[in-house]
Amino acid sequence: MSMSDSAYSLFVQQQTDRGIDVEQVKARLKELKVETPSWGYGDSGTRFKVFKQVGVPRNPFEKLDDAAQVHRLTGICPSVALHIPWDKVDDYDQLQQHAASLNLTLGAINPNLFQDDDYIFGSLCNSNPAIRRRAVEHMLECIEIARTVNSSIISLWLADGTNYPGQDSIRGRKHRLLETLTEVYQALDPNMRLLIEYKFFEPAFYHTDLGDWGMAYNMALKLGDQAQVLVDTGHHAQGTNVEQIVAYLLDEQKLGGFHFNNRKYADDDLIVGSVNPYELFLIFYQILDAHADANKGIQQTAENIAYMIDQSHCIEPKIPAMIRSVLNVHTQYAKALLINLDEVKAAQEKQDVLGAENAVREAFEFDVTPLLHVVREEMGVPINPMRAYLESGYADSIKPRGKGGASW
Ligand code: AOS
Ligand code: ZN
Ligand code: ZN
Ligand code: ZN
Repeated sequence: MSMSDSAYSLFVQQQTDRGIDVEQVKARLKELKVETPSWGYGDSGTRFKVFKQVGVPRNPFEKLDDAAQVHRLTGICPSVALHIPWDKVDDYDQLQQHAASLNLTLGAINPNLFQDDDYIFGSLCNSNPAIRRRAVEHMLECIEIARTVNSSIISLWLADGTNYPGQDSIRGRKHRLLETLTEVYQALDPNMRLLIEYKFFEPAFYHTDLGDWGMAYNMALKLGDQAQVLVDTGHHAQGTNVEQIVAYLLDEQKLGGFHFNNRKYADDDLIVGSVNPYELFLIFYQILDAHADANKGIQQTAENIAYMIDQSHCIEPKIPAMIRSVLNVHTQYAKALLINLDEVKAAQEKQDVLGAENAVREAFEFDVTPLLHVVREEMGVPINPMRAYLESGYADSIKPRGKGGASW
């Protein structure tokens, strides 16, 4: 019996004694799927500088090659989000075939409504009908691409807003947005979802047309069941209780997905769990609580959440940064699965504040390394995916790509 075997046996004993079904926890850990973003493999930076790294993918095909490494080593990243036009290709069938040959599928299609000169005063909210038309056409093109590559998610982040008071009518823009999004919504196939992201500022600095979850929620509610809210963990003002937003949207059956990343100040797009892993754990707590809800609709909403990573690796090597993020998500999910929800509920019923808080926090404090090792072993992936990547030689093998790969 090796050291890790005995650590695992101890872990199983400890958790079983707490009333946790470890086999069920393992099954949940194997089922988790986290989508990685094509743009996370490309060069990136801040508004001050985009740093060029050696070996960065030169096209969408090579981005998929890199994403395949992350999936091969972690086992939980089978799909890749695309961004149009950053990932524009002549033949999307060919791109999908390439993905399939790598054991991947193509995931959320992200339209780009912020990088054209035409969009200086906004896209879907622009007061100029010709620009709105152009923005709608782009969204329709993205739906068509989703159809071609068998993706069921259109993920909309809208950069629209104004920089100065009085610049445009806030209410007028709200009306235009509902009108343009209605046309987009009606073009969705029945199996498709429109996920609406929000952010309180940047690039607009006075008002943003979809500035918070309430605005995204209201829009999704007006559009219909196929529209839901996407929570990017970096898109809130300091101190915002993101877990509460998650719980609220789950309860309304309007939580569609996540863009995971971490932040210290604003939309920093740092590695998930690198700054505040406890927040991620508490988000999963709310999700697991909804999973266990008696209401089938809430349960299903929780089950259908699209977990995606949205990061911008400015100074760190991209592939290991992505692996680190995925591992951090898996770790916090594992910890949240150790929360004894019955114990929390019993404490809540007695209004035992410390007891309830303890039942949640206690789960966070366990070392889940032995558990994740066994899960990975059973999934047929390396026990330590990061080490396996560093030892694989892949980083060297992509050096001939040189500098000057894809960037936004
Ligand atoms: C922008 O701040 C949003 O987080 C977007 O989701 C994302 O960074 C980008 O638009 C890629 O689609
Ligand atoms: Zn400054
Ligand atoms: Zn995002
Ligand atoms: Zn963002």
